Amino acid sequence: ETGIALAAVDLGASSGRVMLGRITPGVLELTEVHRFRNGPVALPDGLYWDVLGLYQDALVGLRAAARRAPELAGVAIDSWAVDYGLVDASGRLSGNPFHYRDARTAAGVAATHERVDFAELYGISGLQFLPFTTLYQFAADVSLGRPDTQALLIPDLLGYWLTGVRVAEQTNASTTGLLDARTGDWSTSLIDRLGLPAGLLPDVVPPGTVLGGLTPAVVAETGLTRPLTVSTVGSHDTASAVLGVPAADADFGYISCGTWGLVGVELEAPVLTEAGRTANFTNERGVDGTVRYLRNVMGLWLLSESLRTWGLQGVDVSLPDVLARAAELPAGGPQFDPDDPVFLPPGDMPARIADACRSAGERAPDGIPAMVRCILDSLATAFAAGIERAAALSGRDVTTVHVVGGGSQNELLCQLVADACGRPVVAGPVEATALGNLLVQARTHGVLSGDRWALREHLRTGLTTRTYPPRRVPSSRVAGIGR
Ligand code: LFR
Repeated sequence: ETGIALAAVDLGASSGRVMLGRITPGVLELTEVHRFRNGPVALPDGLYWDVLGLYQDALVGLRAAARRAPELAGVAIDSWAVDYGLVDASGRLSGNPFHYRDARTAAGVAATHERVDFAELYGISGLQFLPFTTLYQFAADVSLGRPDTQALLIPDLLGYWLTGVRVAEQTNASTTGLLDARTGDWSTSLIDRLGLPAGLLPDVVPPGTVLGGLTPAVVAETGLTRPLTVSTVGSHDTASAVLGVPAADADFGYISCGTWGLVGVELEAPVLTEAGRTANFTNERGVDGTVRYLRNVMGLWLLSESLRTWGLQGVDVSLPDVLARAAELPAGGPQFDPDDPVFLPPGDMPARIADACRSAGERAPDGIPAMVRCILDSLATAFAAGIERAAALSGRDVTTVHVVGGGSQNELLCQLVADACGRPVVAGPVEATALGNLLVQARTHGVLSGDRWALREHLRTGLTTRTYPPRRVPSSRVAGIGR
């Protein structure tokens, strides 16, 4: 029997990990070999990522994977979307990559829409409006005008450092606002109209492209002397997460729930309607040319920033304890709109949430368990609305809702989502993104074959998920109207 050992470097906005996958037909064994923190670094002039630290941690994780599995044959990288580093012809990184939560992009939005308005942008890229989409960042980036500058999205930047090869992996390229949703290639006319340099972006390649081996410098630095193939996967973490949804049929909705909640359906072709644009639905590229028709909901960022705020105030909150207490509170408490842009930047979420509840005419949550419950109730409502809208706008039947990612471990949240959706929620896997990464790699290496359904069938073998039946069917579903 032919098996293989592969490493997935998966960088989330609040943590990164390197996962070792051992794959033979019928078996997928996943081991976490390195986990590390990630988050915005606030400097006087803005919010940044510590991209060099992330690269170091990726190397530490690769070494750990190779120690566990000396036969390690390959690695692929995925991360959050949108953000990039600029490199010149010699490979020098000009400046540290900005964090998408940095405030400078507001100016870029206005400047971009002056040249091409949002409706027209939507008609080309099919992307929802998010103030931090790459094209707005480009419009606010003063380093762009340097000669020979190329922008590499975060996974492509790390891939370049490992191999010396520059590409733009397609699923992540689709989050820049510059990819044509129909062709899956750069919209050169849009790039031109926005006044961006012609050579700014490298060629688009699909998931499953071999970049090559480690450069001699990386081999010398890491001691990884056995040949290791670096290839592309769905390098946008959400693309890999959606591949990692253990569905057997097309009639599913998904919530990839981590820092963000990405809520939608998987389609074969983009939906570029005005109704979809008004509802702020996005058409991002998935693995194998699929479309991730979804919207961004603020996600567990609200909870993690609240915990951070309480910590700064000297209140140490144990998450399991507070979730248990939040679960005991009765339904029908205050709610707010989690997608209000006031929640985008880091800061005092409990104060912002209390304000939002009050201005919505509700009482502010009283105490920490009530605040946590308020966050989860509000997210569940927004998730359910997202699923309902995705189904209505795309015409796709949704009978089951899959929750994958870190949020799938939150029992209270999963139950509230099932209740709000009036549909069963299937929770897990937690590491859907790393699994989606490994499935594509295994296919690239010839150990697995077939389309996404075949890959998911492989994923389901030996996987444990938990199903949450809805405790009640919301009246809006009984009446058959979306919210
Ligand atoms: C989730 C995610 C979302 C993207 C956001 C910012 O990790 O990749 O899909 O909208 O981060 O990049």
